[in-house]
Parts: sequence; C-alpha cells; structure tokens
Amino acid sequence: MKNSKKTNQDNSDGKQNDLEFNKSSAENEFLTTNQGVKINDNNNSLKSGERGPSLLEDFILREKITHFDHERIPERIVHARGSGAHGYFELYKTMEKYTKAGFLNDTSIKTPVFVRFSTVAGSRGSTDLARDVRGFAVKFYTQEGVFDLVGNNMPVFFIQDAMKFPDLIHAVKAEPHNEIPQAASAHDTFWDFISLMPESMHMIMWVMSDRAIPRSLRMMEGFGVHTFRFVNDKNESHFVKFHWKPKLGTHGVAWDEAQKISGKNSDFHKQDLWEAIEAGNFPEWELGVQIIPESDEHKFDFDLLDPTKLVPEELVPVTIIGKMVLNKNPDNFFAETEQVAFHPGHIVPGIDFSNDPLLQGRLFSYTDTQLSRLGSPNFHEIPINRTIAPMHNNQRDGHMRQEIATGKVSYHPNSLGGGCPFQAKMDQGGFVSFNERVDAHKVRARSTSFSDHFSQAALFYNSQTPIEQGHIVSALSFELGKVETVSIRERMLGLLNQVNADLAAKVAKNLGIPVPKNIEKPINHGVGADDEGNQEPSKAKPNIGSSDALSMLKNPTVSDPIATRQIAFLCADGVSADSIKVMKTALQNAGAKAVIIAPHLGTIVSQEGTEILVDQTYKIAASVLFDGVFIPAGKGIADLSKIKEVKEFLNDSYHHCKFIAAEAEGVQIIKNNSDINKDPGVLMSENNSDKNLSVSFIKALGRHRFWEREKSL
Ligand code: HDE
Repeated sequence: MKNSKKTNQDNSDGKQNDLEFNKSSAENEFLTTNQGVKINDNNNSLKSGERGPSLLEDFILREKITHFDHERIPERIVHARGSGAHGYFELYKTMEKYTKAGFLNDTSIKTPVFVRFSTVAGSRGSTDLARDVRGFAVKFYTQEGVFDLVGNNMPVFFIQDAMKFPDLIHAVKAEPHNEIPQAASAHDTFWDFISLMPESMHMIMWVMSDRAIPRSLRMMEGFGVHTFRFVNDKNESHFVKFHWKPKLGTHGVAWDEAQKISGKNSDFHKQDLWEAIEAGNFPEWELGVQIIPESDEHKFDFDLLDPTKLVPEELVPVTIIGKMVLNKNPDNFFAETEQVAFHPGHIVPGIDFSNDPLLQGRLFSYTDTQLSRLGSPNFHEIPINRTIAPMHNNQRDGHMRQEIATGKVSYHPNSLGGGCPFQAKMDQGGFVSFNERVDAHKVRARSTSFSDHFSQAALFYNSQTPIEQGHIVSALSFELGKVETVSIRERMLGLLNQVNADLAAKVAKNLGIPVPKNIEKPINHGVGADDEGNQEPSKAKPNIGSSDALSMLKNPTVSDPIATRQIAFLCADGVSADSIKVMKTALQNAGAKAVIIAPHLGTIVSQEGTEILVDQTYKIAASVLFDGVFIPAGKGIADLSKIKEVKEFLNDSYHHCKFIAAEAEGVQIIKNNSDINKDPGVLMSENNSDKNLSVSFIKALGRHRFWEREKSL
C-alpha cells in the first residue's frame, strides 16, 4: 500500500485524500458482481422453471445475500451511538517551549482532523438526548503520526482505576435480565453501584447537571480528562490538561424537553451537526491547555493523577493555543464514523502519558476492542484510520491485509534489506518515552492522595447558579425516583449529604424519605472500604469555595450568540407578510433560521395577498425542536387559537423557558392562553413589523433561555 501523502493544505476545503482514493461512484456504470461480472437481472433469482425451486448455482444471488448477511459489525461496547465530521486544526502560537509535537510548534501547519461525538450508555440506534456524558474524540492526522485526543464533554470521570470500568458499564447499561432501560442511568443497578462508589460523586454532579443534556454537539465543551505530559526537545516534561471551548457557548436543554426530543427526533444532535455543516455554519472550538510544571506535581490538595479531579482554572488558567473547525460531513457513515478507531495510546513525539491508573488501563483497552469490533489487526489500513505520515514496519499479513509488502525482508535487524526500515534517533523524530524515574513496590493499592471524594463534588455544586443547582436537584430526584430499592436511595442520600446538606435535604424531600443520620456501611465493601467494610465517612472540606468556569450560565458566549438557532414562526392564512419579513430578516442577519409553520404544507396567503412558502405543519413541528417562537401580526392569526397543536407548542415553549415574541394580533394568542404568564421572557408589541421587537428578541435569544421562569412554574 502506498501512503498517499497529504500536504498541510489538504484539508482546508474539507477533502480527505485517503478517502478520495477509496471512493466509488456508480454514475454511468453497469451493475456488477464483486468479481466485476455485469449483471443482467437484479430482480429474479435463478429457478428451475418460473414457479420452481431456486438453484444453488445462482452465484449472483448467493453473493448478494452473503454480503448482506455480514453487513453489521459489533457496535462499540461503550460510545456505540455517535456522529462524526471532518475538519482541521490550526495553531495560534507555538508551544515549542513545552512540546516538540510538530503540529503544536508550527503555526503554518493546518492539521486535518476527524471528530466523533457520542453518548456512552445507549446502543447504536438509541436517542441522542439521553442523560449521559458525551464522548468528544478527535483524531489529528499529524505529519508525525496520528494523535488521538479521546476525551469527553466533562472533565472528570466516575472511577479512579481501570479495574472498575467493566463494573461501571455493566451497572449503567440496560439491566441484563430484561434489557431495560435503553440509554438511561435512571435504574437500580446504576445507582446501586454508584451508592457504593463514593469516588464517583464528583462525576455524578456533572452528569446530573445540564451538561448531560446538551442543546447541540456544537455547544459542548470537551476535555482530555486525564493529565498528560508535554515533552520538549530538551526532554523536559510539563503536565498538561486539554480543553475544547465551543465558539457557540455551552448550552443545555430542559430535562422534560430532552425526553420529548427523544420522541420527536431521536437523531436531533446528529441532524443538527449534519445540517449546520451542510449549510456552511462550520462549528468551531478553541483548544486550551493548562500547563503545570513537573515541580508543581504535589502542590495541589488533590492528586493530578486522579481522574475524578479537575484543576480549577483559578489555580491554573487555560491558555488558548489554537482552533478546530469542522467543515465537512462524512460521505459514508459506516466507512468513516463507524469504522474510525480512536486510541488514547495514539500519541506523537512531544506528548506522553501520566501514571493516571484509568489512563493506563485505557492504553490496553482500545486496541483490544478494535480487534473484536473491526475484526483484524489491520484496522489501521481502513482509510479513516490511516496515518498521513510515511508508514513502514515489519508487521505482516493478518485478516484483510491491504498492503502488498514487496521484497523478502520482514525482520529487523537485517542485512538483506540494507537494514531498512531504520530506527529513528530522537533528533530524527523517533519516539522516546519520557524517562520518568519509577522506584516502587509492586502493589495493588490506591494512593491516599486519591481519597477525598467529596470536596470537588462540593466545589462543582457550589459553583453553579441557583437555577443550575435546582436542575441538579431535579435530575437526582428523577433518577433516584426511578430506583425501586429504597436502601439504594438511602445510601445515595447519605453520600449527597457528604457533598452538600442542602442538596441532600431537597432530594430527600422529593423522595419522601429522610437523609440518613449516619452514612451506611457499604454492604459489600464498597471501594475505599477497609477489610471489614468500614468506609471513612469523609466530608467535603469546609470553605471549598467556587469556580465560575464550572457553571454554564455564568459563562455566556457573547460572539454571535444566536447563529444557527432555529426560530419557529407560528403562521396561518391571513398572517402579515410584512411582520414576517421584518422579524425574519433581522433573525437571518444575526445568523438564525426562521421556520414557517402553518396548518398545511405548500403556501399560505398573507393578509397583503402574497403567497408564503410553508416549511412545516403543526402536525410535524414540535416546540422542543426550536430555540424560540414568534407569533406574527395578521388578521388570520386569531385562527391559531383554534389549533390544539399551537397551544401545546406555546405551552411547551413556555415551560421549557424559551423566549416567545408576538406582535399585534399575535399578542392576542398569548393573552388568550391562561397558562402563559407575561414575564420578561415573553416579548410583546402591539405594532405590526416592529423593528424594536426584533432587536430585543435577538438580544433575548442570545441568553438561550429565560430560566428564571422556572420559579413561577
Ligand atoms: Fe473509553 N472506551 N474507556 N473512555 N472512550 C471506548 O473503545 C475504556 C474512558 C471514550 O468515538 C472503547 O473504540 C476503558 C474515559 C470515548 O470511537 C473501549 C476505560 C474517557 C470513546 C473503551 C475508559 C473515555 C471511548 C469502546 C477505563 C474520557 C469513543 C469502543 C479505563 C477521557 C471513541 C472503542 C469513539 C471508547 C474503554 C474510560 C472516552 C472499550 C477500559 C475516562 C470518547 O476501548
């Protein structure tokens, strides 16, 4: 196999040369078998007589059916449901002081990337809007090899040691006896496990927050989670944490909304990403790093190797070093998004691992899983996985090998092949592991520096606005309310009480049981317990403080806040075309999309007598698929009151704290609806085509939601 060489510029227009090389198109071609024989009849199998039995010799039928029978490959054990996109990464400023990685040194290099976002627990066909952590995996095709940053949209994880990962996943997946529930953590086995795993409490705060129900994959932060190392050309190491910051801000939906979206459009996130890229609204993230000198390793009151801890931005600021743009959808879901194989062990010179015991376990798992999922050690030859760097070694053969290695030498050292391929010295770009000194006993143990399970959980909770704290209380009340075993609920309340007494009390009230006075001794020696099963009932440290970076609502993104947002226009015959035009133009100028909804498809006739093209009907459209609503002026608008779906639409928008705007006759629809209180999130104007209304509506939409409304609901 020849490695097709990419240049720096290859991906600037979203093209992947390796993929181009393998693409096929049937345009103006005959239908053939896999052996290239032209097919004359693709409708009838070969039979002994028109009504007779089929013949075994029908190689065309057998080939077609056999291939079909083998179309599926095992879905990923975790992160089965995903969406992918191509793009590129550009560096703002050189990082050569810290790392020798070429793509982080040279600002003229445009590195192609492929990104796959995913949920964790659900099957491949499950809903996008499950309450779950999202995978955020980026494959950088660098000139020195593939670097995979296989992260999540939350900066910490449930467990501290890889040994517990199969247990965590068994607990969260559908229960094995009846395979219920799909893509949901609200069930007994998950919370049974969690209630015995105090180390997961920090991550539990994150997954019970609105981070777990993003508005869009384009509106999520990303994190490398583990501490990695940067290594420079003097072989000096710094610890590093990776962050992705979305240009569109970080936003979530309401939980009731998430559940309804799952019914109305379970591909909501996948479609949103696809359509944004097709429309040229390329999502962007900035890459940030927190850099910690080796000498500061022990300066924090948590352990940098503990993946249940983050490094607060107040302690180590995030330095923005570059940006990633996703500008091309895959051509084929299976070939690219399904077959892409990420691996935290795919690193390049200049990047190295830390001893985080979760990361260390991952380094084994990802190749292993590809062997069963993709079926061969040659998965690196699948176009989406190929490096753009020259690749030569003495690995040979195996299932579905594509490379035709020439010559008789496949070993090293050799003289017959002139010693090729050569080992590369460090100054020739050869990878050399950071020479960390390790001098220790061989033990199965956990460092005591990993044992504060509650302080950062409390830090996260403290850092949220009261609205966000309310959402965490509701999420916990929902999840634990679905748990059937009362002792599990009680154990969870005990743990929540270690994080924050007020949080525990509020959840306890909703569950109708008291917060246990003493934290129960784990019945089966939960992790962290001594030989007798006693667990140290540590509490969060007092005065833990707060960190604004952890809240979504404290971090609004000011640039272009409503770009790509979808606004529903509730219309009917007799609507005012002028009213639509003024609002639509203003929204479009701000980058948002106006969607005309009416009782029927085709066109409606405005009060001015013009025809207006309808995008969706009330039977198809649902409030949960939109970011805001506008009811235009017009004599015919009064008829909207008669349509049941319009009332549902408005009520859902209102309950999900969306901004609603109405003008002239449209205002009457709001006034007639007794379920809608006139709060500052409902913008009304008695004038037709009111430019001021469009200005204030756009400003309001930039806030994403009027969450304050929840108090009155
Ligand atoms: Fe993964 N994880 N993981 N994981 N993970 C996989 O690899 C695993 C962990 C993450 O879009 C699997 O190719 C172990 C943390 C993402 O294709 C598997 C442990 C983080 C993806 C696997 C972890 C992740 C995966 C399944 C604990 C955030 C999807 C299919 C030691 C930093 C990548 C596959 C994609 C996928 C194992 C923990 C992120 C089984 C053993 C922590 C984003 O190898």
